[in-house]
Amino acid sequence: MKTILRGGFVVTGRSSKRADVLIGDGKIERVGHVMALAPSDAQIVDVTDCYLFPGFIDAHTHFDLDVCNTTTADDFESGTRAAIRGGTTSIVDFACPNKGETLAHGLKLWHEKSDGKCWCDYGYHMTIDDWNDGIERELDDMFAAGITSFKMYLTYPAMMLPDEQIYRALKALKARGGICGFHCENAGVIDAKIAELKATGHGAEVSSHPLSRPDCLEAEAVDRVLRIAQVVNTPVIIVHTTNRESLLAIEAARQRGQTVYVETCPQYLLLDDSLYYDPDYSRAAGYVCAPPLRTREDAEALWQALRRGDVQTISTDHCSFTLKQKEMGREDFTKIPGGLPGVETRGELIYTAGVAERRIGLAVMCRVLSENPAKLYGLYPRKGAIAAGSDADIVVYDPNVSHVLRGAELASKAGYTPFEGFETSGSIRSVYLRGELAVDHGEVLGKPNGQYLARGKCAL
Ligand code: DUC
Ligand code: ZN
Repeated sequence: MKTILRGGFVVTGRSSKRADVLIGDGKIERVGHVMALAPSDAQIVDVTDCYLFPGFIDAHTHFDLDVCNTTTADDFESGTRAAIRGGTTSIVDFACPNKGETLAHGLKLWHEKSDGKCWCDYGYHMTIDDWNDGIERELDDMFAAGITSFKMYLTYPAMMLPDEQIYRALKALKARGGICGFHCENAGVIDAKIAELKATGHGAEVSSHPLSRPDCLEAEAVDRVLRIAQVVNTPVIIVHTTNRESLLAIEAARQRGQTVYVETCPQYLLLDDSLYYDPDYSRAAGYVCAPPLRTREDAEALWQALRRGDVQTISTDHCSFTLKQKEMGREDFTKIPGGLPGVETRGELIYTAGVAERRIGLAVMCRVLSENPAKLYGLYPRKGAIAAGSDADIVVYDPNVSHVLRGAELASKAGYTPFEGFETSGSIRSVYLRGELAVDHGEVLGKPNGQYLARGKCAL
């Protein structure tokens, strides 16, 4: 049976206009005045005065990941359930083989973790945490499997690569038309700062976490990667960008003529590092992530960059741990498992703090949550657009029904949200995944029906 969403405002990366949407066979058949053409058996859904966004894409999640001798609270089942409740109809998670393992092993493991369990569509980036001839040869198999984007780390001893290997890997990816995201922090100085903080009696303070990972050293790593990319002459992505200094390094690279794609996350736009000074350990530890939260001024610089179009995507870096898991670091801040839940709340947070508070418009929201990630990660126009021929992944956003975010009411197994008590402007009324009603007023319907996304190459 066909469905018509009637009376809403269809949002695109350029504008929003009142239009009906005709859905059939999982695809969008037509956008515009479709009532005259409506088949008599079409189901008509009244979405008057709601915004219709292309299903959100979260291109930065970590589900079922082992970190710090524990495993994330959310696996692919609960993580994608949370995702779809929050309007995210596609996620791209990071497959992560250990050093010494093959990429094929990492890919097989991620399929085992996710196949048959996902409530939304899903794909993987491949983490490159080792570099040798064998891994280089495997890259062709990755592209054949629909993995066209990769990630490298400049920090975390278990995953980081030296500059020489980053250079070689970037050249090999460029030759194949691949793109790479970088986690930018300076590993050496972080280690030295940690040793200093512990030696001076600050090892059990959560506030030592941001002090050990300064913004300027994130910017240093951003600049280093961009200089390597300059020599290779290839575009790169800076993931989870947190601060003004990093934006300046990115701007300088763009002035040199480089193409740099920038991702940030809601926590860096809405929260700040004063939260680490909460005398309640549990509350403070709940905000520990890397890179850490920064200052209000940094958040403002990110909003301005979003407005200028200098930030292309907002993903979440969803990497959830319960507050019980965060207890692991009560005596030693370096043992707090790093990461925040966020996959479920991104759309409402960005609508509220961005659109409703007039920091950005609907079109920018559509670009950074849907259209740009689809283009950047080779999913467009199947995903990221409400247009004839695209998958009927649609978020129906009601700007007039607000609510208060409560961790206990969310689907994520984290059991808390860093945005506890946040009052939203509007809310997600329903979500369609390939034409099927997947979420209705917060209730997730049906069964896990997510499909693996073999992705094409970057087209942004
Ligand atoms: N940062 C986190 O906080 N968690 C997981 C990975 C990362 O880069
Ligand atoms: Zn991450």
